[in-house]
Amino acid sequence: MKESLEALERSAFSAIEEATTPKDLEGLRIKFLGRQGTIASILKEIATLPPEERPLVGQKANILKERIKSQIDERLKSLGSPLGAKAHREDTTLPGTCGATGRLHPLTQVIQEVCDVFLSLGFRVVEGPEIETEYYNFDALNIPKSHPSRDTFDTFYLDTTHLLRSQTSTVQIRVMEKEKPPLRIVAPGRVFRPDAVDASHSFMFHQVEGLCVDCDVRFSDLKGTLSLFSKQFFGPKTRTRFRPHFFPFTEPSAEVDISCILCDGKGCRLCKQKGWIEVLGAGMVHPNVFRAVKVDPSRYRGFAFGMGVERLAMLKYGVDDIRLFFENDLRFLRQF
Ligand code: 2NL
Repeated sequence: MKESLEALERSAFSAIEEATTPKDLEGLRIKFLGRQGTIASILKEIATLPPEERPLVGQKANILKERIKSQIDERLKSLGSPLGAKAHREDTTLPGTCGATGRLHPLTQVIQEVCDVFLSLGFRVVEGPEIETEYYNFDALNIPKSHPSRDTFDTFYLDTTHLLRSQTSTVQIRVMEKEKPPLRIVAPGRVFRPDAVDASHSFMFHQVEGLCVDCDVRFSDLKGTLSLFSKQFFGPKTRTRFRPHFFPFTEPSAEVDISCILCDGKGCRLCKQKGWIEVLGAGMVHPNVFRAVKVDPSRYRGFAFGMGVERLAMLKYGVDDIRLFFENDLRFLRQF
């Protein structure tokens, strides 16, 4: 009888230890302490023992009953505590598990970096609609219906009056309509051109355009501003050169090259042995553009520029295919 009490004590204690819910413990209370339980049946069996053994066994059974009861109560308390059932098994001094952190898309990062440079020069960031009319995308920018430049800046038409903008100049036109000079603005955003997709072309890409209008703005201001931008964005050794070009909305116009960021102008695979890489278009705002927004071209002058964000990002990070930016492959995106 004494041995069976000891065996009962061991099995009851280990069952209580392993219980993980209050419901488990209630089950054990019924099993060991209930009216039909193990202790109850032991107490009943006492009647079959020789009279001299009865008091001692009875006493031991009652002590065991109390110990099981308090063991169950204690376990119940530890389950209800904030650290819960497994508290005694876990090292709470270990560092917690970190949630995965997100990040900005590389193109968003480049847009912010470009805008930051111009913000530091006193420019303001403006945004506008991607769906536009022919007037804002072409006419106001000195690209009349019959002009061959309509081809260069061709876009997607939604219906006879609406189209997807092919440059963010549309936003700058809208600002000039509403606000009087002086103005210093940059307009980042998505633009669309019906180009066949390959490693360097996409029907949708991003641009940052800039505009500065005041009484005494000169081509030298444009050169200084874009030279400073190139140094800030590509590194302090970067040089710039301005080649004559044609844009319908600026006169004179220029394409802007930077000294090759790989070979510093010596000639390599990236710059195709030229030492220079084209990164921007720019010029002095055409008087017809000012007339369209009712700014007096005899009083005001302005410079404007436009750059492709994907192109800047590809150069800066050595990405060789524009499509990588739009495929949402996390193996690519996690590198930025
Ligand atoms: C390029 C470079 C350019 C502009 C954009 C502009 C905007 C206004 C007035 C005059 Cl509101 N010009 N923007 C100027 C020169 C170049 O973009 O490569 N575009 C295809």
